[in-house]
Amino acid sequence: MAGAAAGDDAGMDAVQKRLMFEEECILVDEQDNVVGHESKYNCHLLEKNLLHRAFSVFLFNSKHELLLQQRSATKITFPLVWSNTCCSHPLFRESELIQENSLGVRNAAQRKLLDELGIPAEDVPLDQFIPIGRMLYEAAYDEKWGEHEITHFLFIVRDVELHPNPDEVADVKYVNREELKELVRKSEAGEDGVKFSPWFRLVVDKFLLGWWDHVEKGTLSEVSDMETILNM
Ligand code: DMA
Ligand code: MN
Repeated sequence: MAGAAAGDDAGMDAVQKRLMFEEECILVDEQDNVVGHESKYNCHLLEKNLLHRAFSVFLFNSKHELLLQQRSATKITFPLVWSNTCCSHPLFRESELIQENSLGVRNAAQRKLLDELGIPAEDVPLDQFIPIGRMLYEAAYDEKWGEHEITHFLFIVRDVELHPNPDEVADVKYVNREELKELVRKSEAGEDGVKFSPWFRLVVDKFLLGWWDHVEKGTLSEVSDMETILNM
């Protein structure tokens, strides 16, 4: 019903609506300098076009399979699409604004891996996240909502305990490269209702397979580039 209630928030899920107003995202310029803060709600209104900071976690198990999540049906932006392990925003609070060694986004990632997937913090220690790069992109979801972000890619290779939170996550699965390619093929053919998030699709098409080699070789830190902002 959310789409049908054009212009108002009548159909919005209560949990997601609360987060839209409670969470204060970090506004940045195109060089990722902090320039202010704004509610998650306003940051995702297309008409405001507010560039904000985000993160995207790619978690691999010890077999080097990538954990995917399907977003819950109640997400306001991009419900039910398949995406990388966990995405969200560092919030405008001291612990998540720390720039050194990407500590702020690492703190945010640990917080949301627990919230969305029930992964205990001790399974994803802060020093195990490898910041790989940053990407500026925008993507509309519908006429009202969309993304306009600089997202920080964080990779981590760990076997973890999972307890997905149904408010956030509809399904999870680990995939190897062949299985991911098969899902991409299905999404292009419109088979089995498989759809991907636009940001994950960009990463799959442009960068992921190359990075996956380094996951397998244990050489991810060699490809880390936190200087450049990939502009998609
Ligand atoms: C926002 O993710 C971040 C990216 C990289 C798209 P999200 O919509 O899942 O955020 P949240 O989980 O906070 O709703
Ligand atoms: Mn966002």
